This record gives sequence, structure tokens and C-alpha cells, in this order.
Amino acid sequence: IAERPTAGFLQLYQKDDDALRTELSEGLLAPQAATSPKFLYDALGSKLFEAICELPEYYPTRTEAAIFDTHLSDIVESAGQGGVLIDLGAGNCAKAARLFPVLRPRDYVPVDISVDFLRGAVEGLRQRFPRIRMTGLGMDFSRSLALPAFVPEDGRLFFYPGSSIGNFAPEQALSLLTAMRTACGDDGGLLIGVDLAKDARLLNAAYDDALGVTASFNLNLLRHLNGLLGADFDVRDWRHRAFWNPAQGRVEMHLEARRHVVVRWQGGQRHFREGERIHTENSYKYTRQGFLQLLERAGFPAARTWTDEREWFLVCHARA
Ligand code: AVJ
Repeated sequence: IAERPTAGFLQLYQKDDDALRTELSEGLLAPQAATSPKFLYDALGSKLFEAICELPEYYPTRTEAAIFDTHLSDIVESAGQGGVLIDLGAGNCAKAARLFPVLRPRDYVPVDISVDFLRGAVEGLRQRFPRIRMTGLGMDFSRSLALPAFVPEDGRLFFYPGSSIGNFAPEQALSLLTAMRTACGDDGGLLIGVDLAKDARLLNAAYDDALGVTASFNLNLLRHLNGLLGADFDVRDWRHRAFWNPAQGRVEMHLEARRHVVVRWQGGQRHFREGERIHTENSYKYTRQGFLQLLERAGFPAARTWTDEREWFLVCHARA
């Protein structure tokens, strides 16, 4: 507890990390160019994602919220009150804030890679909920879930809503879930939201909306890369592509070159043919049974689940 920063915020993630640049550079130079979806979330990317959540086509956020509204007392009874709520990919912290009045956590630890965005959100929340101890963590939990020592070990509840787990391929998802299982101890748990497989038309519309907000969110990655890598991507050279891949059970997002382009950055350069793509995100969709099996393999044998009438989205509380 002594190590708890007085400012209530700790940045563990180094933006100018060489490892990060190497990772990006390698991804861009791979035969199939690819970048991790975490790079979609600079400050503007986080705002564009907030806008996506308001779109009529983007059903996950409001479907999940409706499940929480309908089953809140059951969910809280299952998850237990008064613990340590660790919010992974907290963003604007709005989903956790809606739980506070009933879940009444003793500690709230929001974690996000988008440090500046998180800092603003936590400052606002601290005013509204002065009784909850809050410490924001700017860190890349996809690399390591090692939490600082001041985070209490008893009664840890990991909160991973919004189907962010879908960004990981099943085997990577398994290792992240296993890391949560280890970090939550035998008296903790996991409250997680998972998007379910559904009609391709619904999925395609959700990731390629009429207003083009998702396109902007995807294209904004290039601006972020220009800043991170000193790259010279021209956003106008690229177009958004998103589609359901049934063989892989995932929606894929790509950026496709509109014409032949040459891109240069610190540590590399590459030619992209017209039509060549950078793979920017996967969003895996699960069945209830498939996800429960994954939880079991991760060491969470017991889980309660809640869904909506259309069975579009699943909320799980998994216990050790
Ligand atoms: C935040 C990863 C859950 O996969 O649906 C939304 C991100 N990408 N539209 C998702 C996203 C395009 C979102 N997650």
C-alpha cells in the first residue's frame, strides 16, 4: 500500500518503448502486413471507439448494457460486493461506473494502454465516487498482467467487458484468461462480456457502418503510426475493409491500399501494391459452449452466464 502513488495514477507503459517500435516494424514488414489492434487506441482512436458504441449497427455495447440492466442483481450476487475491481481496457470507465452503486468495490483499478484518455476518465470518476480508492494503470496487459504490489490480492474481480477478449486468437485468449485466473487467486473471479457468432449481414454492418465511423477508427491507426514510428502514411491512400471470416470465426479489419504506395518509417520502408492490405484487427465471435470450454481450460470450471433474448451477446461470471 505504501507504494501507492499519491497522484492516483501510475504509468507502467512506455510510449516510446523500442520494443513497441520493433513490434510494429516487424508487423509492417511481414509478408501479410499486420498490426496489433491495441494500436487503434491513441486518444482520438479511443474517442472514435466511443462514437462506434453509439452507432445503430454496432450492437455489442448496448446489448451488453441491456444484459447488465436486466440481470444486475443476479450478476452482483454472483460476483460479490466490496472487492477489488480490476477493469481491463477501461477506456472511459463508463461500464464500471454503472456497476459502482451496486457492486460497491473497495478498490477500483482501471487499466488501459491509452494513458491520457484513462487519466481524464479517472479524474472525473474520483469526484463522483470519493469512497472508492482508485488507481489508474497505464499498461499493456496483453504483454503481461503483472500488477503492482499495492493492488490488494484478496477479492480481486477482473472486469473485461465489451468482448475485447475477441481481439485475441483463441490460444492467446486462453493465455490471457489463464493469467487472470492466476492473478485473481482462489477467492477472486472474472466478469467478462463476449460477443456471440451470428448472421454475417449483422456482423458486416456492425464493422462497416453507414456513417463511416468504423472506417475513420481504422484509418486513424495510420496517423497513430505516423506519430509512433515517424512513418509517412497518407490516410487518403487507404480504404477501410471489414468482413466476417466464417472459416476463422472472426470479423477482420484491414486497411487496403487504393493505389501503389511507398511508405517509409524509422527502421524500414515498404511498397504496397494497389489492393494490398494491412490486417489491423480480428474480432473473434464465440458460442456459449465454446467460451465456457475456454474458461474451463483457463482454470475457471464454474461460470454463470446471462444473455439477451436474441442471444447476440454473453456475460459470464467465472469463479476459480
Ligand atoms: C473493443 C475489440 C471489442 O472488436 O468489436 C469495434 C473494437 N473494432 N469496431 C470489437 C471494434 C471495430 C471492438 N472491441
